Amino acid sequence: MCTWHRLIPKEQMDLLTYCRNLPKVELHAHLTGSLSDDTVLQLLEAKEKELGSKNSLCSAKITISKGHQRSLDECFRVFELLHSLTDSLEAIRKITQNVIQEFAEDGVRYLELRTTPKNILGKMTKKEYVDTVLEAMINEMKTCRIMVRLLVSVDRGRGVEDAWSTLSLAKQYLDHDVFKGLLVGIDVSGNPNKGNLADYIPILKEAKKCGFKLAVHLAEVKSCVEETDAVLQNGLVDRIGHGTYLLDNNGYGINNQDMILKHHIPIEICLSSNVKTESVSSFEDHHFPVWHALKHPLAVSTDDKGVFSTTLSNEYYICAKTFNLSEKDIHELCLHAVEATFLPSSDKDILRQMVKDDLSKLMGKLFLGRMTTNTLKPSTVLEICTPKELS
Ligand code: 6MZ
Repeated sequence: MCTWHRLIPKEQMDLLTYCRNLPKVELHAHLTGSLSDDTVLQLLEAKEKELGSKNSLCSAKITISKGHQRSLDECFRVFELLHSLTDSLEAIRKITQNVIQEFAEDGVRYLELRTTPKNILGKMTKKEYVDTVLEAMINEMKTCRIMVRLLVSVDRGRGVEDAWSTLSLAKQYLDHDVFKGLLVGIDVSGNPNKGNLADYIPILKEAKKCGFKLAVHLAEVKSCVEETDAVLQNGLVDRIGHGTYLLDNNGYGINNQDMILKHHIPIEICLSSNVKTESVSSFEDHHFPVWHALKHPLAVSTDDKGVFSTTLSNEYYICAKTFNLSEKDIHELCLHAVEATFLPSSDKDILRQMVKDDLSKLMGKLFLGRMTTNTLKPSTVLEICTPKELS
């Protein structure tokens, strides 16, 4: 293959390396959707041992390892499969550890992990599930350079009764001896084509009354107009997940857009997820640049890094490349994510300072120019790339 030489001055980094070095904050990551291929293969092997058969799971193996493009409905079938592999407390501990380690290795300094507590007869209660996740979080924070907090998820596909029981469980952690301060909010997620978000408003009101912050998946698909209006008009949302169809030219009232802007409600931006589930036709057609031009707070996030084969560094890279962001824009995105965390202000101050310190060490190191072999100078490092990358 024909190769070209691109020259990057010493001390400078190409965009992807730069994004890997950013001190990143991840605010929208579903635990089960974040499992790497390696973790899924480990779980499959454990399951095969437990069941004493290989045949039942080999088709599942293929599905997982090829997965790069998935419709939203396919995604929810993948979640069901993954849930069948994570039906023991041992598996929950393992996946929590692995996911935290992988985010830390990707340069994530603060992770707000979210997961749906599950009650599996004879195997675990919701409380045991949450305790196990929190224990694993504490252990990983001792060894990895990362701060982790938890959001418990309400799955709109599981019904209102299940949501009330999740909320009453969450309340037990507000004043917990060991885990106090680790559970910082509630997420509302699940298949947007199932159930009606408006039915969950009383639960969200109660959660707010208890002091929980709320991150709600809103307008992920086009058909959610009325429920989105109802939830927003009740002033219940502290952060919006996706918000793909929120703009007034998508059938939503202009009032909502104005209200989101006025109250600075941050939007969690999940580029790969939206394009791979085909809720947005291409990166270029994503809603990111509209809100970004309005200087609205946005948090670049992965959603399900395993299911969508991505990393947070990769999401920053796609965002910066597609929308031609400057180094300053990229740094501002990192800092906006800090402000959008559900941390109390004293912890947020510490995180902000840490992110600022790391960003200042990176300032000026993003290589934006293009050079040819004619500009070869002794003080450069050589990087090989294909002609396509240079075009
Ligand atoms: C809505 C999603 C989602 O909770 O078992 N989830 N909900 N939209 C999405 N966009 C693709 N991706 C993931 O993680 C898996 C669960 O997270 C939610 C779904 O409820 C899914 O079952 P946990 O750790």
